[in-house]
Amino acid sequence: MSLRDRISMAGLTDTGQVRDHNEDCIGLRPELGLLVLADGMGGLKAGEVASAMAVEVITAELEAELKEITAASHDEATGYALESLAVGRAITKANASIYGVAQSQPQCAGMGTTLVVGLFYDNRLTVAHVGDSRMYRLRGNDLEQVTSDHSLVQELVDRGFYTQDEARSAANKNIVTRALGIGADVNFDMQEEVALVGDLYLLCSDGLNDMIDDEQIRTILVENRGNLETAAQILVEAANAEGGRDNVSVLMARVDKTFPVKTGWFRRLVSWFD
Ligand SMILES: [Mn+2]
Repeated sequence: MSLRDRISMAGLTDTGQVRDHNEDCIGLRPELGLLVLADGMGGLKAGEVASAMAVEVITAELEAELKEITAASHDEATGYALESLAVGRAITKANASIYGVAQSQPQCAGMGTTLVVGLFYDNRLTVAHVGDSRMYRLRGNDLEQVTSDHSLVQELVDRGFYTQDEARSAANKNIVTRALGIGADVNFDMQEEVALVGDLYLLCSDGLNDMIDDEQIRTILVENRGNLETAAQILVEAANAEGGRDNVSVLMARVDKTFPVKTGWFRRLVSWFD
């Protein structure tokens, strides 16, 4: 019994109805319990470079680092699980890689990307994000937004200038206040959540939640929670039906069984990689 048998995953990315190329990038690694989604920005095709680098660097780093974690443990100084610290290091490394290329390749100057990462381990998950790509959680029939956008419009909501409903129609809603790869340092948010059997997690780029609202997302997830591939397709089709003005990407994970470290899957995972 591996993690792959306990958590189902699916993902889909689409160019949408208006753009001529896809600057989003998704990565899913069921055997690692890992989902990564990035929405790139930059001139010409630089956005694609930034989002692809984010997914590649973070996946490779975590594949290497998770092998070294052989028991549930946490960092005494910060209280974070070792897995969270590994996610943080992977993000820092991806930031440095993207920023390095942006500094040295003129055609990539100024490129950057949003990021949202979900890593499942020991009946928990670590969520980290930069920018306005989101994670939602469907628990029972309730949908909750797990991440809070790093965007100008979210700042205005936080300060009381806009309600959430007004924010959806704001003209400046796509201005992000943080991104990966645009500076020597990156400021990401990270949180650890308890994962329950039946939970359905959705990671998405703004091309989804700008086109359809949270109630539409909730309805699609509730109706299709048994088939993640179908759910992904219906979400993307719904965004395209509303205009598909941006690239649209979705990644999903459904917790089918508990996944505590002590059942042994983790040891076998580690030995399988060695
Ligand atoms: Mn986008």
